Amino acid sequence: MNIPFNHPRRESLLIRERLVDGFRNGIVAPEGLIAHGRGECFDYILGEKTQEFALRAIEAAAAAILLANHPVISVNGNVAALVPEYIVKLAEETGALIEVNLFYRTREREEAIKQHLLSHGAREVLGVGEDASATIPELFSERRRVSPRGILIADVVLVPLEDGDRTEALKRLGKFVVTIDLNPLSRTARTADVTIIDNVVRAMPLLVEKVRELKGRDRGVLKETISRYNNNETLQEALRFISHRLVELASRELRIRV
Ligand code: PTJ
Repeated sequence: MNIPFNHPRRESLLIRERLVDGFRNGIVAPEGLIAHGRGECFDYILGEKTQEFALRAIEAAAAAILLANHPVISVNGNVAALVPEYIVKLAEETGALIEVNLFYRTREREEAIKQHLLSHGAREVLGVGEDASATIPELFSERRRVSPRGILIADVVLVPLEDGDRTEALKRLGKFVVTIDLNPLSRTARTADVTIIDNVVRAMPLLVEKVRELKGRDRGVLKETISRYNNNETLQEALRFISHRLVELASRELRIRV
C-alpha cells in the first residue's frame, strides 16, 4: 500500500503493513492482527515513545541475557514479522538461541517463520516440527511444545508479546522471564521478571544496542544492575505515566482545527 510521506500516522501505518504482509505470507496469525491493535492502543496512550521506565527495564534485560548460561529468544508470528533483523542481531551478540513458539501453532506457520528468520541471517531456528518434542508441564495451549535444546533447558527466556499462561508456566519452571509488552496490566507484564513496556519495534533495537554497550562489563556489575532493578516499580511507573499523561491531555484544547 502507498502511504503518503506526509501522513501524520505514517510510522504506525507502516508497522501495520508489515504485519499485514506477514499475515499474507503465512507468518502472522489472524489473531495476531487483533493483538497488534490492542498494543497500538496502549502505544498511543504512551505517546509512541520509549519512556524512562522502559529504558531501565532494557538495561536489566540486557544484563540478564548477558549473564545467562543458556538464553533463548522465543519468537511468535508478530515478532517475526516486525523485528526479524533484531532477533538475529540479539542472538548473534549474546549467543542466545532462537526458538519458534506459537500460540496458534501450525506446521506451515512454524516453517514460514523459520524460513523468514533464516533469510534474515539466523544460523539456526529451534522449535519447528519434530524439534519441539518436549512439553512444558501444566500448559494446555500449543505453546506447551518446546525444543529440548532451547526453552526446556533455558535459564533466561525473552518472550515478547507473550500469553499469560505460558509466562506463568515458564516462571513455575524456574526460568528468568523477560518480556516486551505495551500493556502494563497484562498477565505476562505482571508475571515476568523484567517487563519492557514499549513497542517491540522500538525496544528490540535498543536492547541490541544496550547488549553491545554492556558486553565487556564485569559480571559483578551486571549482577548489581539486576539486583537494583524492581519490576513492580516499572509497572507502577508505567501506570502513573499513563494516568498523568491522560490528565495533562484532558486539560488541553483537544479539538483539531483545520
Ligand atoms: O504467532 P502466535 O500464534 O504465537 O500468536 C501471537 C499472538 C500475539 C496473537 C498471541 O501471543 C496472543 O494472542 O497474544 P496476546 O495474549 O494478545 O498478547 C499480546 C500482548 O502483546 C498484548 O498485551 C498486547 O498489548 C501486546 N502487544 C501487541 N503488539 C505489540 C505489543 N507489545 C509490544 N509491541 C507490540 N508491537
